[in-house]
Amino acid sequence: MKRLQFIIVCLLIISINSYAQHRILPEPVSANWGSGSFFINKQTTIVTTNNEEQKNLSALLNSYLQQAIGYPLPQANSRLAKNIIELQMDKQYDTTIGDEGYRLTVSPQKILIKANKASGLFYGIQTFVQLLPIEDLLSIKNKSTFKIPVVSITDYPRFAWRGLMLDVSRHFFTIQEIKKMIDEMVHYKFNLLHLHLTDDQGWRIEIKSLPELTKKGAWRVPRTGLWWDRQPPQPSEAATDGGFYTQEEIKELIKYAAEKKVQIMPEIDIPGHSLAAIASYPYLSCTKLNYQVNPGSKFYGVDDDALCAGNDSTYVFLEKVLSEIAALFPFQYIHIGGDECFKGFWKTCAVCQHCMKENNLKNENELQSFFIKRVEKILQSKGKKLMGWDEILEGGFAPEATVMSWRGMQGGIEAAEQKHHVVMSPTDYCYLDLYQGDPAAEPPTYSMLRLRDVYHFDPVPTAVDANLILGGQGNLWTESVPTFRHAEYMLWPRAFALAEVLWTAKEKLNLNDFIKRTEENLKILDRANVNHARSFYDAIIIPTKDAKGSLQLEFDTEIDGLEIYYSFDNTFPDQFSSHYNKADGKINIPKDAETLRVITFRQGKPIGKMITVPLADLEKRVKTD
Ligand code: TNX
Repeated sequence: MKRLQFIIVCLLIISINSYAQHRILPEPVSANWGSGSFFINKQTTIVTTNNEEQKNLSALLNSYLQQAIGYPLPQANSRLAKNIIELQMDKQYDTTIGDEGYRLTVSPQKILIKANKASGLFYGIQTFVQLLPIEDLLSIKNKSTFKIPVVSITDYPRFAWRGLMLDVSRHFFTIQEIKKMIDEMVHYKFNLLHLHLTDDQGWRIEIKSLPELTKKGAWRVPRTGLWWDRQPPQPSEAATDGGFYTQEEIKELIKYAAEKKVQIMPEIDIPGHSLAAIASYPYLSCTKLNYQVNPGSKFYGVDDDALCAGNDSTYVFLEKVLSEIAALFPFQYIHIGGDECFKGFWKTCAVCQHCMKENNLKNENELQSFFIKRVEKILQSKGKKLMGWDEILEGGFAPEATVMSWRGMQGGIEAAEQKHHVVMSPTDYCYLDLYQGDPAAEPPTYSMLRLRDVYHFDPVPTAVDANLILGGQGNLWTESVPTFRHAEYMLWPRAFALAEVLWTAKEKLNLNDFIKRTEENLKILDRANVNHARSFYDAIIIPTKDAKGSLQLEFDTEIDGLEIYYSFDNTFPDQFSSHYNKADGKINIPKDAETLRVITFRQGKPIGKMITVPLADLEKRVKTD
């Protein structure tokens, strides 16, 4: 009898646990998994009301279902008792879950999503879609009934600012592509898209009062080589590469995003990073020379890409640009960049120097701060708030500015100490343009940011008032991202990790569990033709040197459960080759070996990429300091 009880208990635990392994990403605040299921079939009815927002959300839910299971559901206004999916919105429902929180209850009779606001219902719908059984979705042709596990979920975000930035200046992406990015990001509960609209390599937004910005500034000479090594524009070469968004297109994009609860923050990057504007209107720089839009060649400190900060006509120009931007984008913030401004030309510019003297500015940093403060006044006159990269702290802070901290968290910490709001997006955790796997097996870029490193991002440093940290953001700079497919490759799955650290309560973060859910969600991305990287399966090579200066190697993996095999003899390693145990520590490199090859396997099958790398390159990777 005891034995039978034991077996029953075991079976119960197994059945509950099998539901507990779900693919919801980000992980909800609480999920109590029960036993039993709700079955969606062609009679399942979506119960809606006459409320406009609710009707739209029912339609959205139905379009998701149509995509996922292959048929839409009937909708009804009346209260049916059984086989229903009901959306309920009630302003006074529950203050503890806020505007974006929701409760999702699945019982065998009905599925109920309840929230205070439409955005809460919207996120409840996203979670509901993630409850659809993935194996069935991948083979819907043979299915008409879909099983949803009984569960009771309460969920709300840790941060209000859950952003992704797309740099559309270094490479242009179409409105259609941006919409596809929005479609994907909302599944993972991001709510903000920051568009980096201007830079040295292209001005991407129509400004009706300044037509040259898009006639000239949106176009550069075509180049495909390595960014920063490209040949500069040649005399009389046609600038045929680029593009821009008309104001009509932007309006349509904003509307599209708003329907998916995404706000769009525009960035006009000034006073540095302004070569595209200067190429369009040469009076804007200190030198007043005729420059071309940069195609990815070296120019910093040579071509003058900074607006002249002492010249009144610069501010007249900015007034025009920012008026149109403020009128177009409903979001409260306008990002004005402020990063990496080369001030060498300000030093030799009579107008800038005169301005500094007149305004008692001690150095060029103070001139930059003077510039930012003037821009802040322009924005305030249009009812907007200023956001800038952390360089806006240098030379004195604009009174109401919000900082986006990118050179680590320090800028954000300083801003918070001065009681300013902060969005954290430090390179060490949030730069989605960086390598996500071994440089020998990835397209060339700058430094390294693996999936697991992103997962360790905590936007709130100790000893900082957490209320001042609005949240965090992943930034996809696109110097080395020439296509949208590659943008997706850089975004996913690292943006999953960001989604989770920005939404999920800190105590609930768990890397191993996150990886399991990531693997399930990658299947969903595949199904939707969304590109993504699988670099977290690759081996990690750790080169060091011993006291005599000889190269030594260790290996690691980002995730558990992988086997590492390697060779030095110019053959492809497989599961019969040298096997690396993490306990092995440093391995012997055979005499005369020239090339390392290393690959990971899982359960007898190759899973990581084959990494082939000359030992000479590994030697160069060892830091000698
Ligand atoms: C720094 S982050 C920049 C960008 C580059 C990026 C590359 C920031 C405010 N400025 O212009 O694209 O690094 O990672």
